[in-house]
Amino acid sequence: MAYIGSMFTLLLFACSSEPAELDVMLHTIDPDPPVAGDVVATLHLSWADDGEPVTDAEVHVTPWMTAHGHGIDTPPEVAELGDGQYEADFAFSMPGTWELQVDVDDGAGQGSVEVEVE
Ligand SMILES: [Cu+2]
Repeated sequence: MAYIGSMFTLLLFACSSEPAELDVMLHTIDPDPPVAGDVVATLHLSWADDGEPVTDAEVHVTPWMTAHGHGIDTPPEVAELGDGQYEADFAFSMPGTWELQVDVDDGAGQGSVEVEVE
């Protein structure tokens, strides 16, 4: 019984571990300034603790409009360009302030950058 109990504790610990902080920089966005509709953004991702670029990572980008509590219907397609750069292809659904939330390797690292959309 004690054995099962400690396994359960380990599982809980693994699931609640804090993601490492990412520094997310919007490198380019096309069109610039961005508009409601199709955009291509390149993001530079680095680990906040040592400044090393994020490489060989599975990166998910979630555009999120905090003021309205919504995202977009079709998740961005993300491609790694190297040296910590990733290209995200998606469409903003309306003008305003958006957050590009970035998740690396399923919760290993998280960060975001804010984007003003015309
Ligand atoms: Cu909105």
